[in-house]
Amino acid sequence: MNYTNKHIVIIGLGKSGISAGRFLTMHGAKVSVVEARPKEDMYESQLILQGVDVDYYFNTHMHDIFYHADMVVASPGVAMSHPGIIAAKEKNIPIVGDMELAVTMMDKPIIAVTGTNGKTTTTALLSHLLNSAGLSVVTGGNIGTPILDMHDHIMHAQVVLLEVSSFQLDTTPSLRPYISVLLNISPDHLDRYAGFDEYAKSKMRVLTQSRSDGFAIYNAADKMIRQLLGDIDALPSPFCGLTDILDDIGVGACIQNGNISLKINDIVEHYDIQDAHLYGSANMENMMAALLAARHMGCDSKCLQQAMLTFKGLPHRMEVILKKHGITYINDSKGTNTGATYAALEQVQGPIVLIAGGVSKGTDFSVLTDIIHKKVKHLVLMGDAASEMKSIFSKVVSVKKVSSMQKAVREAVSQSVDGDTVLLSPACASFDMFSDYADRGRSFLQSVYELCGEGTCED
Ligand code: UMA
Repeated sequence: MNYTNKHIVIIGLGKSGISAGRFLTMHGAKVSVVEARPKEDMYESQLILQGVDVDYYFNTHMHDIFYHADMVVASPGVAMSHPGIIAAKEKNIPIVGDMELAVTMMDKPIIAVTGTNGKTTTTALLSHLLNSAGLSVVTGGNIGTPILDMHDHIMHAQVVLLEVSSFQLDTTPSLRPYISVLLNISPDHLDRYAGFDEYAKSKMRVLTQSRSDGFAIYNAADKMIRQLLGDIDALPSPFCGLTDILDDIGVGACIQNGNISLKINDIVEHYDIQDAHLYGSANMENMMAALLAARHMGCDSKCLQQAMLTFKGLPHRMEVILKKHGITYINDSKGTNTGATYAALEQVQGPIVLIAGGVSKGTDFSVLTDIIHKKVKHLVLMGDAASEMKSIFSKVVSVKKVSSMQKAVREAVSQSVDGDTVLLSPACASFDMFSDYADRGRSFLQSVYELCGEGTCED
């Protein structure tokens, strides 16, 4: 698209809004930014855009400019019920995300990774695998760097790897991945969707929008994916952690004897993952998906076997931060929904003292009742959702409500003995008490070190 002299309204001055503003003004557009927060909160964002010719409308959701725009660019965190979006829809003005601006200009093969949980780990692992196999890859999207910011690097890359959220799938209609990866679908962001079905359909787009000469990698053990899977133009490439599916498929992956087996062009390959740094069964799925994608990109299997063992994992995702006096401390602050917390609880052996709570996002927490009853010996709750969670879980486990992370860790330590695990996996967003999940994870780590003494991850 030619953006010269087009009037484009960006909603939100976070990372996405800043990168879209920079890109669009560079391409000759007249850009306005509508930001809900007051000007004084947005000093840093404005500083980044210093010298860039943008009109700002702070402390508001709505302005007449929405009715006269040529296009609206909505940040991923902006709901479709935003009054500016409703106004633009009335006038048939196109509404897209920053990722749409990027993919319409891309001539490189795209790998798109999504799923409710594990997408950042899988994206980071896949990036590591592709790099180790000698491919030049540019990685961005929901993982943290808006892909428009990588525009110059993309020119020299062989492949573009995108972590894509459901919000980004909703606003990137031109996305045509050569390889798509759908890891799992469980309830999340229900404050943004009419229901779980609508959220799940949004996730399925990654498969249905894939190129017909490409590959659609998906979790064949995921109930929702199986239910919604229809015709896909790309070649299906399923993976399954529960059943050996290799006899029934030409392409795909499964777990055999605790290791990964891949079938590529009817030939079975084995990958030893006993010494991999990633923890638990959910990560087995992430590893299968990443290996399949790397093999579909033509990477050498021997190279991939080595690279699987050198990937160290990501902080705040089932990260073992300390083992002391027989107690293991795990930071899973990125567990911001019930699906992630369920998976975390499933993976831990032995009794668990769970620290949870935060902002609920409209979640039905009762889906965790059975697993909490089975695996958690004591539950420590904090944040906005603590009372709601207490009323659900106090029927099956002892519960203590606390007002800070430090108190949560103190309570968890006092309830733990040799063989137990203290697990932070909140099933909630963090914004009531922390700036984001990483801030919450760091606060957990600091409180654990303060109370238990800093040390190695060994006894
Ligand atoms: N804002 C408004 N009006 C609104 C809503 C928000 O003006 O109605 C403003 C906020 O005040 C703020 C700005 O918009 O100033 C924030 O926009 P944003 O929430 O879209 O955040 P960005 O900084 O642009 O980050 C986004 C993604 N955020 C979300 O999807 C919520 C980041 O994913 C992503 O890394 C980044 O783009 C780059 O692509 C984060 C995330 O939490 C990690 N993702 C969710 C997840 O992983 O579950 C989907």
